Amino acid sequence: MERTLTILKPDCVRKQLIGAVIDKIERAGFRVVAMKKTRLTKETAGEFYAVHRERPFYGELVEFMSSGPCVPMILEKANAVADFRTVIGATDPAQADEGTIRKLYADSKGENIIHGSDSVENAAIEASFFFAAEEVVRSN
Ligand code: 3AN
Repeated sequence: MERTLTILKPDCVRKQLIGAVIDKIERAGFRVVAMKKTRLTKETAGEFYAVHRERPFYGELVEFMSSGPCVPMILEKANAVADFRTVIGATDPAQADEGTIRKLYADSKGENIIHGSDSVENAAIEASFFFAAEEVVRSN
């Protein structure tokens, strides 16, 4: 079993798509092993996306990710990291495959509904950013 970290971003929460997106995730075979609703500050959003600090969109990304509540989750499945990237689709929803979460629900590269870790190593780092060990509970 592998784990990945996802965030239902502030646009997902604002559009009342939490349930619709979790439905897609569960139907794709992922188990939710941790979940909470929280709100990042500019400081914590900046820390989470520190790898993108030099990118031109960093300021916009930090503003957006701290603009409202979000829903981070840890998901479990065989090959979770790569499979989840397939389920969410390309960063730019215009380039995302049909049926992917971003194709269905996202508006732009900046406001693209959902985050998915890009490696097993980063998934573990990102999971511990949001969750304490006792908040991670296997469903069965
Ligand atoms: P992904 O989330 O698909 O792994 P990354 O890691 O390249 O994409 O980018 C991290 C986040 O930065 C994206 N989810 C998106 O919200 C934002 N982002 C990426 N490229 C742009 C861009 N050109 N303009 C605005 N925001 C962007």
